[in-house]
Amino acid sequence: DTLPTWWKQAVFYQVYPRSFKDTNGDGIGDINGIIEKLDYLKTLGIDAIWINPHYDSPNVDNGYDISDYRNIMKEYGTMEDFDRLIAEMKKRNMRLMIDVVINHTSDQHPWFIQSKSSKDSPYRNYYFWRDDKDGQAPNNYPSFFGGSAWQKDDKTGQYYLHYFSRQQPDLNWDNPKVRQELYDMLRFWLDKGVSGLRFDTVATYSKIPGFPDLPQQRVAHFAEEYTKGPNIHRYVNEMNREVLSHYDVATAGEIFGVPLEQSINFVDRRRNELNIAFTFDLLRIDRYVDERWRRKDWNLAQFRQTIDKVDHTAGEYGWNAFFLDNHDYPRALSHFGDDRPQWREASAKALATLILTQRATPFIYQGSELGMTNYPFKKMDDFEDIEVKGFWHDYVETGKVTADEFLQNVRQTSRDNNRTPFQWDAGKNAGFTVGTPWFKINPNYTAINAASQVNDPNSVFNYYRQLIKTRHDIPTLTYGTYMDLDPENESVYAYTRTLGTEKYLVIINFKEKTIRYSLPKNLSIDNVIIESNNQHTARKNDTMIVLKPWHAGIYKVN
Ligand code: TEU
Ligand code: CA
Repeated sequence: DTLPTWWKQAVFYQVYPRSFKDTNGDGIGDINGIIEKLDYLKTLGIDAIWINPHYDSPNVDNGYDISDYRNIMKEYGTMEDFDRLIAEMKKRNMRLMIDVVINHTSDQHPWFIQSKSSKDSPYRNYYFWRDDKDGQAPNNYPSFFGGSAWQKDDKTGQYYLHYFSRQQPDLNWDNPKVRQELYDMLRFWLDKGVSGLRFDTVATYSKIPGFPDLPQQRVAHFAEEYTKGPNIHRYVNEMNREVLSHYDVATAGEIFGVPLEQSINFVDRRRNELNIAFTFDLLRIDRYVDERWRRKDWNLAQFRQTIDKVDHTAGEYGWNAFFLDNHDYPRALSHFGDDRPQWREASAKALATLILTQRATPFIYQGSELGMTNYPFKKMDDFEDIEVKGFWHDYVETGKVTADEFLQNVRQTSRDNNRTPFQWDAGKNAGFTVGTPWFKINPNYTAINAASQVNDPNSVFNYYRQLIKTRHDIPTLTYGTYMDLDPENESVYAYTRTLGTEKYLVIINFKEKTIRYSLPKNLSIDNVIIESNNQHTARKNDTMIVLKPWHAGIYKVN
């Protein structure tokens, strides 16, 4: 889609507030911490920030269980702090995207407390309550975090539905009152000056009428099944008509579970639903559909072919986000690069080049700009996340897999890898807090931290800064068509971005060896735009480039 909009041109940065910067010594990141670091992000060149849920929450799932949609999480600060965040961002010409978690609430939300109090409560049908089936759950739905998706409540003897943890009951979107309450809530935040909304698990709002059992062979594919509610597009379209279309707001959907070809339906601009699609085929390239904690091997051919497919689905009228990790995935560098000390910086720069040269809005997860890595988890006690604990319960405690096999996998796949505190400097607690950090700090913070990189022209940080500037300067890198030059190549990932008569070539060496790479016929170097190792060895009219291990570069070509 070449229709120009600010959110296609913006470079987004994801802040996980809990782990970004603590300013009051309680060991938990806060809104004032984000404000304190706005200038750091401005220096980097960031246009917009997506923050994970900032609402009041008992934090069973780190804020994805909201107990009050109109208040700030106590640990993060006050509404005044939030208003100041928006004001300070405005001053710097930056925009704020908030997380919208409306598939479910916390079980501590007043609606749910009311709802479970009696079958006659006016809030009863704000959620899904069903009778048991022969003393068992109403159907065979599993939950994302382990066990059944139904929880029995003793007060009335009925079960309620929860796709995620039992402390996250699913809202009943079929009830128009629920939808109106949620729309009002969105207006509340938009009226404050929020300019972006990221819709959590948006594809699961509509449920399948009657809740029939999943056929046995589809139980493992429950994530996809949960996106088959008949009214999903009717609801998102209605939300657009009633709320979103009245604001200058960028809307992104976490489109999880939907087959790639159908994801476009959420962001095809002719349909008036959302703007930006987050899809997960790339990040899950080395995962199984069931046993989601287990990793399998991946190769560059699969990787680039997946990117190609994702690019294609956006088509002429849709738009994607491009990201290599977020708070639900391990560190991009450990996942797709090489986090061993000798290749860490080079591969971090290679991945940066990829993120900032796709035909999609780039989302940089906090710490990527420093080359932060996975945490060296050893034992189950090291983990915090409800998801990994649920998996442990379902797979290890039941004896299906050994603790060793499980740990070997989750230390690479766990969401906790990306949730350790930000590494600001080499001092105590990495400069994240003067108190006791809520979660372990990666011991490599003495080598990997912001303070040592901001003033080093060759740092990962400064390479990101230059790349972001390059993306801003060259609209072809945002809007140009994408073409992979050699989809089967297992070493060198090369592609062009073309708009009108302008053509740019991006080359990334995914191997830790030097490769002499010949440009495809008809292409020759016009000039070097940026190279990750600052060598600028390529000259005008060259048709061959010597690529050092993990070398990456952008070239104008003829
Ligand atoms: O994730 C939704 C989701 O579909 C999960 O399966 C997620 O992809 C999985 O945890 C990956 O391992 C969203 C949020 O991003 C996540 O942090 C929340 O836990 C979840 O919704 C519930 O709100
Ligand atoms: Ca704090």
